[in-house]
Amino acid sequence: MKADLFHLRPGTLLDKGAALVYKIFFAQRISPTHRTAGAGLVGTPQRREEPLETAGSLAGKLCSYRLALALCVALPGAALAATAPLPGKVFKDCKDCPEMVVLPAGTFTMGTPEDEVGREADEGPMHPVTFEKAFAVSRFQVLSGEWNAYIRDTGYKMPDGDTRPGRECLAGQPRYPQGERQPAVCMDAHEAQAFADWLSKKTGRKYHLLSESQREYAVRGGSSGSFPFPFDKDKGYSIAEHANTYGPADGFSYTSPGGSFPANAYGVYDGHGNVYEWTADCYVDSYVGAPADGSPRLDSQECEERRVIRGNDWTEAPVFSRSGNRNERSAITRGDWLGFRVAREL
Ligand SMILES: [Ca+2]
Ligand SMILES: [Ca+2]
Repeated sequence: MKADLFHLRPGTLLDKGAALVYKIFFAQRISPTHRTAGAGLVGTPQRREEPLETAGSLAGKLCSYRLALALCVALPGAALAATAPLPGKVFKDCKDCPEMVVLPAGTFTMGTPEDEVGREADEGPMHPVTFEKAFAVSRFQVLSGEWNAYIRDTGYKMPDGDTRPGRECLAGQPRYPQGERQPAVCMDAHEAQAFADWLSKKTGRKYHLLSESQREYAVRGGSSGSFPFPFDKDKGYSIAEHANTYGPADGFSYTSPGGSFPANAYGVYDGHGNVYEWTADCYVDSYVGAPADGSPRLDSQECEERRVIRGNDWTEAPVFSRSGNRNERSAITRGDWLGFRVAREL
């Protein structure tokens, strides 16, 4: 193996063994200024500092500075697979794949209290949901550039949708300017699922749409209450410092590039605005009977007519950005306000 393999360029991908060796032998040579999330992948404004993935694993311990490079690379896949994923670890499985962040296993309380401002009846009853295993979610909403790679690869032709003047989706494109780092929009729920299926096939990993509980867990980031961040100082019910909602006060009149606002404690971006997100769940107007294990709710006869969407978009007020807000749309809805995120099993 040549040393110049380790001169990483943006978008460079290493297999697991090579990546491990890279970390152990060369990570200490990375200057602190490069230890920002996503460094070496793609440029994104305002990303917070987060630790580089570490090698505190069985395989890592076996690979010492004294051990032959070849031996480290030759570690059996089983040893690497036994590596416990560390919460906060950021990775992607291919050049054009979404950047994923590992969320911890754990239990959280899903739903909202009756006295939360803006709360609606479908947000209760509050109930515990337990994720027995860590899992990963795309830390940004699936980006236009990632979606375009899928379209290029499959040749899929996006139909038009939404007939409101000025708000049409034309062959999958919104009417406003859309760069590669703005969220992909205009796909219906089935097309969002097809993207996840494509990722699974392409990478050999299990990708899927987030369940509603995974989505709430991801955006709460360990917080309770309406938001995982404070309101803007002296501005009432305003979250312009943390999310893209209606109006230009947050700096954006349409969608914003992924990661334009700070991440939450789990390393998840844009959980409270920009575009709504499809989930895997059928909508039921209460949590009575909802799964408690993080799986999607599928026990509805109207899943096609009523699919859960989560988040908020650039056209609506901040009260709809609350962590526990739920909405629903027909699965064949398309809009310049509606995108999705993906989850990956670990
Ligand atoms: Ca805005
Ligand atoms: Ca709602």
